[in-house]
Amino acid sequence: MSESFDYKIKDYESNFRPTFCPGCGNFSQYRAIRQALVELELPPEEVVLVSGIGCASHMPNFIKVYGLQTVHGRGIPVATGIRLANPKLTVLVYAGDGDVYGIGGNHFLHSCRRNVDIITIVSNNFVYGLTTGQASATTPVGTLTRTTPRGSIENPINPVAVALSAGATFVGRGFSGDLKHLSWLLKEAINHRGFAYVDVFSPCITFNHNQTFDYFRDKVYKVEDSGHNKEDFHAALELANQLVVKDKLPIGIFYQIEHKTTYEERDFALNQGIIPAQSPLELTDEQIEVITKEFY
Ligand SMILES: Cc1ncc(C[n+]2csc(CCOP(=O)(O)OP(=O)(O)O)c2C)c(N)n1
Ligand code: SF4
Ligand SMILES: [Mg+2]
Repeated sequence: MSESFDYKIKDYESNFRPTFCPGCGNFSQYRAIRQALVELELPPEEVVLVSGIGCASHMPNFIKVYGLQTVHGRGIPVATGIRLANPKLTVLVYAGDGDVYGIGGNHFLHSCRRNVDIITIVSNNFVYGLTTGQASATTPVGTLTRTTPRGSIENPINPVAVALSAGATFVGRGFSGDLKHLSWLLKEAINHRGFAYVDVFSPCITFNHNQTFDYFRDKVYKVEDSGHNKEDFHAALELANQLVVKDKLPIGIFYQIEHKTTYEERDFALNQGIIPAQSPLELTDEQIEVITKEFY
C-alpha cells in the first residue's frame, strides 16, 4: 500500500446506515464494493457510484464516494456521460435485475458493445424487491409472484449470455454468500480496461423464497477452480448456458479480453486531447471550434 493512501473501509461509509432488510444479499455488496476500493487504493473523491431505482439502487446513499441515484433503468447512460466528461474517474453502476435487465435492458445491451470503461454490477435477486415482489426479467418460469399468481409464463433472460453476445469485454458473476470471492471479482472488474459487467446472485430474503442463500450454496462453483480459460469466448458461452442446461451455477470471470479499444480511446475529442481530461468543462473557444467544425 502506498504511503499517501490512508483510507480504511470505514472511511467509505456515509452517514446513512443501509436500510436493506436484515439478511438481504445487498449487504455483501455494500462490504465488497468498499473493500475492493480500499484494496485498489481508489480514494473516495476519484470514484462515482451511479444507480437507478430499487432496493439495490439505494446503495449510493450508503457508500461515501460521489454518488447519484438516477431514474429506473437509467444508471448506465448517466454513468457513461460522467465517464466521458471526466475519464479520470472510476465510474460504477450498481442496480437491480429489474432495473438493468428489464426497463434498462436497452442501455445494458448497447453499453456492452460500446466498451466504455465503466463497471456495471447487477444485484440479481430474481424479483422486484422494492415494489414488494413482482416478477422480473430473471424470474424463472412457473414462479408464483404478485404479478404471476398462476406462475410466470415468460422465459427468463440469461443476462450473462446476453452480455457475451453483445460484446462485453469483462463478464463475471458473483454470489453474495461468498464475500471473499465477490470482493476479488469486483477488484478484477474495476481494474479491467473497458466495459466490465458483473451479475451478482443476491437473495431477497423477504420476497423471494426460491432463490435463497441455501439454494445458491448447493449449486455454485467457481470457474477459476475448474480450469476455465477466461479468454475463450465459446467456453464462456457454454458456462453461461449451464444456468438453463445443467442447473449448475458457475461464478467467477467467464470472459475477459483487453485487446479491444475502449470507447474513450476511439472518441475523437478525447483521444486528440481536445477535451482535456482534467478540466472537461473549461474548453477554450478554439477547442470548441475544433470539436464543432465537422458539423458545419
Ligand atoms: C419508470 C419507472 N417504472 C417503474 C418504477 C417502479 N419501480 C421502482 S423499483 C422497481 C423494480 C425494482 O426491482 P429491481 O430493479 O430488481 O431492484 P430490487 O428492488 O429488486 O433491488 C420498479 C418497477 C419506477 N420507479 N420508475
Ligand atoms: S425487499 Fe428484498 S431486496 Fe429489498 S432490502 Fe428487503 S431483502 Fe433486500
Ligand atoms: Mg431485483
